Amino acid sequence: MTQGRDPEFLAPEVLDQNLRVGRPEESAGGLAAVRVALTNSVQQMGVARAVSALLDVNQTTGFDCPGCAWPDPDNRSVAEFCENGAKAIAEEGTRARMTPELFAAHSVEELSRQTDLWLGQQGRLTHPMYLAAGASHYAPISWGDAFAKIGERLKQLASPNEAVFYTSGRTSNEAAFLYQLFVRLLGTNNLPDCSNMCHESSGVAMTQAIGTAKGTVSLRDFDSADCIVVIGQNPGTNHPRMLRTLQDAARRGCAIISINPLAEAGLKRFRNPQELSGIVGNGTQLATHHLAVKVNGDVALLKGIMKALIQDHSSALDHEFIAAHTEGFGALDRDLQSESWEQIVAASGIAEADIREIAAVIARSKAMICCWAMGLTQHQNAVANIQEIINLLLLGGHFGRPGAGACPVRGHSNVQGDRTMGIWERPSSDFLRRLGAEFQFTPPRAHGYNTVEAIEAMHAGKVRVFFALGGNFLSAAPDTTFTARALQQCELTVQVSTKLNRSHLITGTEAIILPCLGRTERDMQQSGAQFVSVENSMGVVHASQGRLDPASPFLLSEPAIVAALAQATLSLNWAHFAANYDSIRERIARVIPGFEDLNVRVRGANGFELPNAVRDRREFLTPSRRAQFTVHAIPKLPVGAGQFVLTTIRSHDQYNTTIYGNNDRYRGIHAGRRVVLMNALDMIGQKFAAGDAVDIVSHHLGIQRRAKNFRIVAYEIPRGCVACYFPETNVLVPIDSVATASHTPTSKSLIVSIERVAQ
Ligand SMILES: Nc1nc2c(c(=O)[nH]1)N[C@H]1C(S)=C(S)[C@@H](COP(=O)(O)OP(=O)(O)OC[C@H]3O[C@@H](n4cnc5c(=O)[nH]c(N)nc54)[C@H](O)[C@@H]3O)O[C@H]1N2
Ligand SMILES: Nc1nc2c(c(=O)[nH]1)N[C@H]1C(S)=C(S)[C@@H](COP(=O)(O)OP(=O)(O)OC[C@H]3O[C@@H](n4cnc5c(=O)[nH]c(N)nc54)[C@H](O)[C@@H]3O)O[C@H]1N2
Ligand SMILES: [Mo]
Repeated sequence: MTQGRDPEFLAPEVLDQNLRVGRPEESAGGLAAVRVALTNSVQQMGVARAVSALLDVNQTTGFDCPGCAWPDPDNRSVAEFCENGAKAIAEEGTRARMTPELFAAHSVEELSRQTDLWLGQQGRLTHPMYLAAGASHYAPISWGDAFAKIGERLKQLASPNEAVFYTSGRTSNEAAFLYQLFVRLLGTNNLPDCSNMCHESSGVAMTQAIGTAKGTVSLRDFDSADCIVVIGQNPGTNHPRMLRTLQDAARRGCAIISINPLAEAGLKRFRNPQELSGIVGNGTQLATHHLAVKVNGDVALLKGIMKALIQDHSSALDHEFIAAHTEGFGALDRDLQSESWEQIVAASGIAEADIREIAAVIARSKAMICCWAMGLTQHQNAVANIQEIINLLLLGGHFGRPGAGACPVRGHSNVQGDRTMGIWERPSSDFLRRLGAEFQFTPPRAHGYNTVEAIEAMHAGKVRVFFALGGNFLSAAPDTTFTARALQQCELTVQVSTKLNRSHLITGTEAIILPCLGRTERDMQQSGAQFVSVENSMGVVHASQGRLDPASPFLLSEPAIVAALAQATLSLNWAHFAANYDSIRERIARVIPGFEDLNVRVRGANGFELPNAVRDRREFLTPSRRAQFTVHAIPKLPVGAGQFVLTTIRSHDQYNTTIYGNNDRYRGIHAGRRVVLMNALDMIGQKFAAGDAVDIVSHHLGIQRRAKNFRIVAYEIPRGCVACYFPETNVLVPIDSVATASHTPTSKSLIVSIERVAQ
């Protein structure tokens, strides 16, 4: 069933009139970072709240920064935050409120016409809200009535598989564990999550190749690495605390190799705002080498590096390790021999001499870490990208020894923990067995929908209820128009949220918003103040406790919401879980290996590290108990004449779909987000001048998708490649273009053409 709200109202697509483009910056951090962090925090939160929040973030007794999943050092500084962490905190800690009065003053259609920036600026959600069938406005609803409605709908389903339960990666371990338990008691594994759009490719690739889905390094390994590769990741913006780690490494003389189509400021130099030299000096050079690889040229480049490594530096391979712990070296070697330099250079865009130089640096390394993020995971051949990194690490035996290993740098602050807690549409049978034994039921075995499958099922009318624990499904997902129509097929869509976003505006026949407490806020329950736990990118589990006054007295915590949902739907009395989160942790400790004694260990100052077979024991839990070399062909993208490969990236002023502002300071772009970064020579070829207005059209299997009204920006990016911000360009990402095996949307290699529009 669809109702009046038209997907054409998705988001305004208007040209930026005040766009200013300057030179990209040569360093990250410095005084500007501190200034932006502080002004932003004080403007939104007021002085007292800002100081209180910023002193509490990432302290052993405070809350985990809702920004990224980069781990905290054991020896923390007083202000263990970064500019973008401060923005994330201000976004949540803001004094602005999206009240029932504001909902009454604006119809859903009016709200849809506003920008994402404006939506966020309306502030924190304060009351549960309900959009009735055919209604133009949201109206307040009591918590009791909201749960009764949701419970009723879920009870009416012909099959539990007609419901989908999405999770975004900020959800705590406690909420996530209860949520997946509820969903499985209901009888489905329809638990898609943001990970499906994020690091799923890393998990799939590593599980096949080295028998673990998680990274194999700890933060302390960065102290002894002599070579760090940062590939497809922009830490200056998305993991700024990583720059301090890289700075320490650089000062020790560690080689840092950046592989990225863009020369990101954050990888050039770091001006540590916590040091005098970072404020008045030039800071520290980070990357010792930068390879401006073509978008999706990574398989070719990595194969080139390995070819040179084997040809020129055979003695640098760890032959003993390869013989004892791996399989498939011969096939890899043969494949690399047969690959021509001509093809490697053409597909990667990097000269043979430069590739050989990097191979020489890597050959000298006794302990290498490879870090990566979305630049590798969101391509059709994403799993191959990551397996080539694993191949490279395996050649040097860089697993299970200090200073070496694979480091997928996670996004959301607890996305890794949510997966550990069972938020997964394809749970292992071992996990289901343990869960079933603890709670005395038979969990459903059949795999559920991942994100893309969930959208397709909704679109096909197979899903009646969509429930989201956090996130902004509509804007984060691929193919926005398709996803909008999919959500509109549902009878009921429910969002557990802190802030207004577009997923509240494109809904099922009925919609409910459940406003919840954020990380930074005090969580009082029957047994007193609660804390939650999270797992960072390197498998360290620790506590997080907010202290700010809640944004509204009507907010519930996520565990309390899940408990009430279970009560309303399955008549389960879960009040004790909501009353005291220790009782949830007791159950986690019994179900999930590595979490024994959770309640004791999580209270330790720095939490505890989960076991990791590869890191701790050099054990590869693959079927053959050996790590696997894998062979992948260099991908050939069907790029026609006049077409480009588009990668969709984050600006310095956004957190995924949350827009903090319209600037991207490090890239020199101000007062606009609808921009296409293009090589100056390609501009000449297309007869474009800087500032020209264009539409972007994607081409997949002959179907055209259009994003309107962008401006051309001349930028240092390899020829044939262009870059734009997400989520404005998600309309271009085809729903049926996903990575092999991981099903991640291919939002980092879209084939597009760029058409001039009349101004
Ligand atoms: N402030 C802030 N912090 C965040 C987020 C945020 O939005 N804002 N998001 C969080 C989340 S959920 C995540 S997953 C992470 C994301 O962190 P990143 O992965 O760093 O985010 P992206 O902007 O998607 O950047 C990808 C980088 O890959 C490069 N790239 C693009 N295509 C290719 C390619 O084909 N090959 C190579 N080698 N590089 C390529 C881009 O130039 C860019 O530097 O950050 C997390 N932290
Ligand atoms: N084209 C393109 N698309 C992409 C990507 C890309 O690089 N390019 N990246 C993908 C990636 S890596 C990811 S992770 C996804 C992100 O997908 P999501 O995780 O779904 O999106 P976010 O924008 O992080 O979600 C923001 C919303 O979360 C809610 N929120 C914030 N804090 C809390 C909280 O504490 N509790 C609750 N319940 N809600 C809260 C707020 O209401 C806010 O509006 O997007 C993906 N989409
Ligand atoms: Mo992510």
